[in-house]
Amino acid sequence: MIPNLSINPQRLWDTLMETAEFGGTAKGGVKRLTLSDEDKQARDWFKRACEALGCSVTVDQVGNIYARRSGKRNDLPPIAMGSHLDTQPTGGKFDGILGVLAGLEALRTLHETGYETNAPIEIINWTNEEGSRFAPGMLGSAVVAGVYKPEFAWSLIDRDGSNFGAELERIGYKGDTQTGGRAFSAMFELHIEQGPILDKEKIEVGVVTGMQGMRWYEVTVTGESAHTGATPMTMRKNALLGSARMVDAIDRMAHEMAPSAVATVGMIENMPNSRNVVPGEVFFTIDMRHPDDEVLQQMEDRMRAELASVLTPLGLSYEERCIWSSPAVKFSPELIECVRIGAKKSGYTTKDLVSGAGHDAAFISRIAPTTMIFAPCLNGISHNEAESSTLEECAAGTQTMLNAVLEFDSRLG
Ligand code: HGY
Ligand code: MN
Ligand code: MN
Repeated sequence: MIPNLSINPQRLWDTLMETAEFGGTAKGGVKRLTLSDEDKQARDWFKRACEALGCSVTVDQVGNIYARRSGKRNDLPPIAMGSHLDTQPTGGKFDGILGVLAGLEALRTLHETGYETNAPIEIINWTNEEGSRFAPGMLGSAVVAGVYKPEFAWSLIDRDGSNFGAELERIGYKGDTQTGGRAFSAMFELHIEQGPILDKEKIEVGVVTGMQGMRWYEVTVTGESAHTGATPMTMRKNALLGSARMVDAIDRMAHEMAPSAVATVGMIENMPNSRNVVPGEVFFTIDMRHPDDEVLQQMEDRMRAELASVLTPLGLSYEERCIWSSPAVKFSPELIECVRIGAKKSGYTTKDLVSGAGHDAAFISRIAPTTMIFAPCLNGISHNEAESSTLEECAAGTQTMLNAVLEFDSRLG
């Protein structure tokens, strides 16, 4: 018989507000870049909270944190609830951390009711989901899924020249636990939708059936630095002009392939960035996504054709490389069914959604049955300090996830 265990919404909310202080910004957001001092604060807090519940806490070679609560059958791989504690530079209070703290609230509920699950339960903080400081993103989960070796992660350098491995060591989270060979009976990830659908339609819980494909690129455009006063317009090799035209070309391409195509130049560095020098070199990033991998390939082909047709006539050379690719994902039908049962058990309204944003669940779905649950966020705003969800919305997602975990666990008994 699966019990009706109720989470404590106020306690969940209080943990969200408490941890939002780690990197809290004046505008009410959170800046907690991966492996920063603020990330360490959140990690330390999370570790202490899990240890206080009697969990065994381990840290692997790339800083992923695993907090495990034993079950009756510790021979079974754990049922995991995971997400991420790191944020964007202008992040919010809920992106990633809701999923981790929802897992903690679920464990607290199990602990205080003394309910013993069949399988062990494990809450996970995945390192560097955002990829904002060290690219690519979703790194910790990708290493565990075997996409990258730990050595690749340790070798990464951010745009200020800091090294991932050294930063991991500096904050004390370069663990000994091997990243390879981890097994899970299932992984559930609760996350805010980061889009407007649930909020607009006043739906309480999103049943996430999959995730769109996404690719990240880095482009370096090389022209020639020159004097802005003495260099005739016809003799310039202006790297910023070419890059600006590419920003427009990439935006136009996405509009033409809409409604599902999205493409963004989110990061640009102009060198030497001096007001009286014709820019000689520009670095920029491209983020392209689509639910259909074939269309995503067409977008890539078109982007590469545009680079040649826009930059070459301006006398510019360039280097472009795809640094990250996560194909479209379909989540586990069995776990999706558990989420439906879990939401229904608490009487929440639901809607099926495909995730536009990337999440660690994408890579973990390669090694274990995985699915996601969405909570609404106000006007879909995210990756923005104004990101906002309510106590009730966070509680509905958390209660659904606990119900779904217990439903799945009951099938392992
Ligand atoms: O980029 C993403 O989709 C995720 O929010 N890091
Ligand atoms: Mn996230
Ligand atoms: Mn994010």
